[in-house]
Amino acid sequence: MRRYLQRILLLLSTPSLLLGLASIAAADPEIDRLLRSPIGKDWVTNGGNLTNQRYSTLTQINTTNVKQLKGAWMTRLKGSGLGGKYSFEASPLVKDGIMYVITGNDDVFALDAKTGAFLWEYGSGIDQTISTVCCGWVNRGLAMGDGLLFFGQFDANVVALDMKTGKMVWKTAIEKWQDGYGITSAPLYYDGLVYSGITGGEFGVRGRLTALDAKTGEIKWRWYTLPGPGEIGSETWPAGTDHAMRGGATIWNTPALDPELGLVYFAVGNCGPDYDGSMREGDNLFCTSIVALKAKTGEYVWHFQQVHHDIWDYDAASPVVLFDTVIDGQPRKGIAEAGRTGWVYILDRTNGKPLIGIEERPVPQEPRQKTAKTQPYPLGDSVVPQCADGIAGYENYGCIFEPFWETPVLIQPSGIGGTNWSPMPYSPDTGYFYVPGTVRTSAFTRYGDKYVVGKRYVGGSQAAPIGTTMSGTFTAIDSRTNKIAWQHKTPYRIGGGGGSTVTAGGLVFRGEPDGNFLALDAKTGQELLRFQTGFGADAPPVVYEVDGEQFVAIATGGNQLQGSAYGDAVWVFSLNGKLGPLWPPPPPATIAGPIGPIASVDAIKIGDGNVEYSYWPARTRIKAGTTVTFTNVGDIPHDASSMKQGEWTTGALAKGETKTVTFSKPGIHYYICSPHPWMYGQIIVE
Ligand SMILES: [Cu+2]
Repeated sequence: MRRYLQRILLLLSTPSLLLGLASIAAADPEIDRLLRSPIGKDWVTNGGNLTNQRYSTLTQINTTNVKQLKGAWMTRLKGSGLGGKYSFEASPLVKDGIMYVITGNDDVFALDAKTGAFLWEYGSGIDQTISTVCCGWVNRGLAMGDGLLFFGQFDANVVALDMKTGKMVWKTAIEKWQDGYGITSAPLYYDGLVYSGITGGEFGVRGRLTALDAKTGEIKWRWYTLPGPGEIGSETWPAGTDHAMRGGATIWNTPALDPELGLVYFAVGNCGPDYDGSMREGDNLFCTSIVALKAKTGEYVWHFQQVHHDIWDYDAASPVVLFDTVIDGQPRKGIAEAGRTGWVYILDRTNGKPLIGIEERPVPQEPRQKTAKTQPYPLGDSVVPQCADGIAGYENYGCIFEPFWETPVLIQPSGIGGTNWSPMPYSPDTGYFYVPGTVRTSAFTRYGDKYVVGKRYVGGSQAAPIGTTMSGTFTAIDSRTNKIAWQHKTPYRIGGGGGSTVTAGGLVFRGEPDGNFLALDAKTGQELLRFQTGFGADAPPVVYEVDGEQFVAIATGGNQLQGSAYGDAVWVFSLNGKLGPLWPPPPPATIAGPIGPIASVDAIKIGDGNVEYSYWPARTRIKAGTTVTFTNVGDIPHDASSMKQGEWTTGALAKGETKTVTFSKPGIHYYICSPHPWMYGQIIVE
C-alpha cells in the first residue's frame, strides 16, 4: 500500500499527470485514449496511433494460419479516384465496425467494416482544373475525433465531416491552390487539435504545420518550416534576401505525438527551388529535417537536418515513427524516419540527438551550387545502393551528395528514390523497422527558374536515363544497430506509395504495385502469402477486429508515380474469407523509357484516355521534315522536352493547348515531360 502511495506521489510530480489532467477536459477522451494505446480492434488514425508505428496487437491471424487468408469482401468505390491521374495511398480508418476511406479525389466513403456495404458517401466536388499538382492526385488519409472525420484537400482546405452522416461540418482554407499550395497528407487529431501539413515544394511555397481547433476549424497556430527574418534558422539563409519565403520545406505526411513529452513531431520535405542552390547559400533550415514542437502551442523545441542545403530533392517524406528502446542497457525514447537518401535516421526524441550515431563527413563541392561542406552520414546500412553506375552517353556519375551543374550527372538514389511517402512500421517484438525503398538512378541538371507565384519553381530536373532499371527493396532494419536484418529485392519500385503494417501475430502485410498482397514473417522475411487483388496494391494496409473476427484491409487503386494499374477497390481479408484472387493487372515498368508499339503519326496527345501522365502514342516513326503536333488533353500542365537539354521543347502546355515541333534531323529523339520526368516519349525520324 505504501509503495502504491509512493507511486501515486511520483506520478503526481511528473509532467505526464499534468497531461493526464488536461486530457480529462479533452474534447474526445475515448479517441485520445485509443491514440495513446497500443493498436487493438480499431484503427483510428493514419499511423494506427500517435506513434505512427503501424503495429497491431491482434494475433488471430498469425504465422501459423495466414496461408488460409482469403478475401472477406471487396468493394469498389463507384469509380472515385479511378484513373491515371490518381493514386490511392490512404489507410482506411476503422471504429466500432465502420470503415472510413478517402480516395485520390478527396471523396470519403463509410462502409460496414464486416461486409463492405456502403453506409454513406461524401463527394468532394473538388475543382478538376487544379493545375498546381506535383505528383498526382492523392490523399493519404483521414483523422477522427469529436465525432468528426478530418482530411486535407488538394485545394489546400482542411475539411471536417460528421462521422454519422458524412455531412460537412466545417472547412478551413489554409492557402489557395492557385498559389501553389495543396494538402495530400493525412492529418493527426489529438486532444481537440487537428494538425495538418501542406504541399507545394515544387511551386515556391512557404511550408508550415497548421493546428486547427477540431470543433470549429479555427486556426489555433501555425509554425513555418521556413524562418522569417531573425527567427531560429534564419542564419542558414542568405541575409537580406527573401529566398526562404519560397523555399518549399513542405510536410508530406502525418505527424507523430508524444503526450508525455507534450511534443508533436514531423518530417519536412525538400528545399525550393529543388535543384538550384545557387541563390540560397547556407544549410537552409528547416528543409529535409525532423522537427519537434510543443504540441499545444507550436513552439519550436528541436530539429535535426538530414540533408544540408538540399539540391537533390531529398525530401524527408515518410512519416516519423516513435518507439521506445534499450541502448547500452539504458531505456531510450526514440524517433526514426526513413529518408529518400536510403538511410533511416534514428534520434532521441527528447532532444533530437542521434541515438546510434550520425557523422558529419566532407562531401564533393560545386561552388556554383553553394554546396554544404559536410553532410550527415548515419552509421549503419542504407536500404538502397548509394552510387550510380556509369552508362553510355553520360560522362559524369557519382554517389549520394555528388553535386551537379548544367551538365547532367547520374546520381543514385534519385530524388524519388530511397523511401518516399511510404510509411515505415516498427515492431516492438522484433525491434525492426520495415523499410520500403526505390532503386532508381537519375540524371540531375540545374538550369535555373524565375519565381512566379503559382508556377513551378524547381530550377532543374532529374530523369531516369532511357534503358536504366527501376526496382525496389524491402528491408528489415534493426532499430538497435541501424543495420539490415533481412532484405528482399523487389522487381518494382515500392518506396513511393505502398508501405506495410506489422502485427503481434508475427506478420508484415504489404502490397505490391503488380497487384499482389503479401504476408511476410516479420522476423525472417519469409513470404507466407501472395494474393492477387487485380489492381495496383500501393496503399499501406490496416488491421482491425469486428465481432471477434480479425480483418486486414488494403486500398487497391494504383499509383501513377509507381506506374501501377489503377482501380477504386478496397480489399479486406480474414481467415473466414471466401473470395479468391483476381486476374493480374498490367505490371509497372521496370525499365525507364517509352513503352508501347511504334505508331506512324504526327499528332501526339498528352494525358489521353484518362492516363494523365502519358504521351499517346508514346512512340512514333516519322519522315525527316515532319511537323509533329503535341496537344495536352489532360487536366494539368505538361510539356514535351528533349532529353538532350535545350534541344527542343514545347514549353508548358495548359489543358487544351497545342504546340508543333518540326524534326528535320534523322535519328532517335527521346523526350520527357519536365515537371513529370517519369513520362517518356520517343520520335524516330527517318
Ligand atoms: Cu507532365
